[in-house]
Amino acid sequence: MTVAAAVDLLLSARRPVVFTGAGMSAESGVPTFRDDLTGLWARYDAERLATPEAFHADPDLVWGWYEWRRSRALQALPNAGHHSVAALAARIPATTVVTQNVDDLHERAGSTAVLHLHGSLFAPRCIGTPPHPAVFPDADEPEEGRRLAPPRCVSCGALVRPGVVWFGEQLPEDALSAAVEAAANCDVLLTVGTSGVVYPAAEIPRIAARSGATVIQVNPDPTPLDAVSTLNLRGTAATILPQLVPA
Ligand code: BV8
Repeated sequence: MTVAAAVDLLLSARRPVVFTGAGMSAESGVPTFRDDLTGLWARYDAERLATPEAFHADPDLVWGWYEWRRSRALQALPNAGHHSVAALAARIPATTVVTQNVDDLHERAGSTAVLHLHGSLFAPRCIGTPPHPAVFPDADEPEEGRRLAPPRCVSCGALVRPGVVWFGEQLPEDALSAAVEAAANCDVLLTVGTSGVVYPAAEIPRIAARSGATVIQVNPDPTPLDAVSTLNLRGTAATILPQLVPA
């Protein structure tokens, strides 16, 4: 009943928003943010590594972590859930995809104009001012990861950093305001694979709910977003989403 109701609501939406978190990429083999870290980083907490302080304290450790994550993202493939998200936008062009993820799996499944609230593993930038894109050779990381000195910017010589939003850093204004605008004006918001605890991104489903939109959640576990979800589909992205939107 719930899945059938979700199909009707989603496929009849005029301006749907899809809001995704790390669970969206779990079935592609990309560990979620709350999964225990492995290899060289097993004794670290992701939330403490994903900070400017950690990078400045030990650039080689943090850059090595992101290069390892980037190489794992490059080896991953979009899963059936990513393809269903792209299929939804093909059916309803007014669909907006907002992600907290820093991989490029939505894009590789065919989604376009994805709003990355927390940046991307594929947009490294110089820490010099003004910030500017940096280019550097692809690293082929060992399975357990390694410490790796960040490259230096070729134009100013400053350290290159991952192009992600660290804890304590502001989200990109353009992506955040576009996501807030889409959430405030959508009629259905589908939230997939997020624990809904990292702000201000976690406000997005709540803005949609407050604006009167129908919120559909896909997650194998309960989350704080249960409280604002009209429909709760207990299951994984790659099994539930193809039932909602066949790719
Ligand atoms: C900021 C990039 C302020 C890096 C990430 C209130 C308001 C504003 C800020 C705060 C606030 N309260 C606290 C804060 C501070 C902080 C914050 O929110 N802390 C939390 C921990 C309480 N927020 C910030 O610091 C933000 N910045 O507010 O700046 C400011 C203001 C002015 C001036 C200067 C500064 C920045 C936050 C961004 C941090 N960067 N990522 C990187 O990736 O390394 S966040 C990180 O967590 C990832 O992006 C991840 O996506 C995100 C959220 O996690 P989820 O995506 O939800 O993933 P998670 O693992 O938690 O959950 C996975 C879910 O999937 C689970 O529910 C699981 O059940 C489910 N699942 C598992 N398998 C599957 C599945 N679902 C479906 N299918 C499956 N197969």
